[in-house]
Amino acid sequence: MKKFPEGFLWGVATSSYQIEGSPFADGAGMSIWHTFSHTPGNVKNGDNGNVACDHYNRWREDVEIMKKLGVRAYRFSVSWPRVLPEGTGRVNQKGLDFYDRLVDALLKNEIVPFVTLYHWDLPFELQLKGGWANRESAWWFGEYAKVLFERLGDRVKYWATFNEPWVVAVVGHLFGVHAPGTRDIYVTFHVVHNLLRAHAKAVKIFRDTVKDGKIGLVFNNGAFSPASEKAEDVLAAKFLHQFNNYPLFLEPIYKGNYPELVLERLGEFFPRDYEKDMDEIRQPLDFVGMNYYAGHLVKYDPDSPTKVSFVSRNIPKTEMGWEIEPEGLYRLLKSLKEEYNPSEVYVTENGAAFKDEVVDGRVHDPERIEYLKAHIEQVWRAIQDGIPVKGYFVWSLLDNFEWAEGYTKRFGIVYVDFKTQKRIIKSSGYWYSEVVKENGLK
Ligand code: IFM
Repeated sequence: MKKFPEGFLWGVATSSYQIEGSPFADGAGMSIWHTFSHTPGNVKNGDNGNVACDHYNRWREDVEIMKKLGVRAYRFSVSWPRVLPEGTGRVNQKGLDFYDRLVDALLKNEIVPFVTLYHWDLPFELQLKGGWANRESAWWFGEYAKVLFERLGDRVKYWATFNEPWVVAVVGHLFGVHAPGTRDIYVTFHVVHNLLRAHAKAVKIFRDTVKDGKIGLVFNNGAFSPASEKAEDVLAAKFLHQFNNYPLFLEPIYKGNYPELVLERLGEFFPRDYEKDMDEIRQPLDFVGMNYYAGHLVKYDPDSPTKVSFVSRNIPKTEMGWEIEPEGLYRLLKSLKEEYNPSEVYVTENGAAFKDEVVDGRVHDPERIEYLKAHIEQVWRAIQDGIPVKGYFVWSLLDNFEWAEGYTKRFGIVYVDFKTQKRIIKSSGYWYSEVVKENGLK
């Protein structure tokens, strides 16, 4: 039996735009994911979050499901435009009430709320002012964060400022595949910098408002391995680690500058005098959130602008086409400790999309069980090595709106029939429930 430390936080994760639906209910403002997904050509099948999992109306049922699964924590995000429809200024009490009720219901069921402030649904009104490219975004975010800390901080003790800031900056502003759909390399690195400033503002406000809580940041991470032992391939993997993974943000927070290889290759795109903000950015974190899904083989490529390209491997992949490499999670947890030695780490997302089918009213998903088991084993291994991993969250509780992929990819341990909104706990859900109950793997 691979037992986990007592009190280990076994959870499930979701995000607002991906599950809530009812984007304008109770006076909510419009988000950039609403405008982006309603723009033809941006999302597969023209899907959008108008209904999603209808969680805004069915949240009680979803809390019941979590209770049934026995999970100890629920990581969800707050929709900024529900709370501040214009992004700043006027607070929409009804929007706040929704999260207030959710938090109370979770606590009543002994489920720890773990709140993400920003999981990509920026108020559209703020996008009209330049969104994250505008330096003022740090103040806008601080104002929003304060409203939530004051309203929920008495009951919510775990807070993450941003989910995957790299994705916000790069997928949203360089690749243009996510909202707001911008493709501009200078804007991208101004956004990176402003996200860090915004994060720092929120942390400062948090220290004055919530005395007994923890605040951190959540990163997307890939396990990058060099295609050969050649120095240039090793350097390619090192660059991608510094650019795509936690170092892009932790190096400034812990050490006061962007990572060396990022500055060497992409430094010209950052705001000219970014250094002057570094003192403010260096706010201590209470935890680091590690999201992990896949590994990648990489090589030096003189023809690519970043001098790096990916080499496809003939190994099992998920429905997303992502290469399954559980050991990559262990390596990342280990390098995180070696590089920054955070006091606490949470695996804030891990999971997989597979083709799930309902047969006789059930959903049997052995591949997902195998995926989760292999990754949880690596978390256990990291804990044995003294890495302070305090919790693990499956992405996701529910099948949901997978951004530009629409509803074509199912990540849930609970199946959602999007026509009827019926939920069916998949075999992986029952399996995970046992892991939580046993506090470990058999
Ligand atoms: O669905 C996303 C989530 O919103 C952020 N992390 C990765 C997940 C799967 O792509």
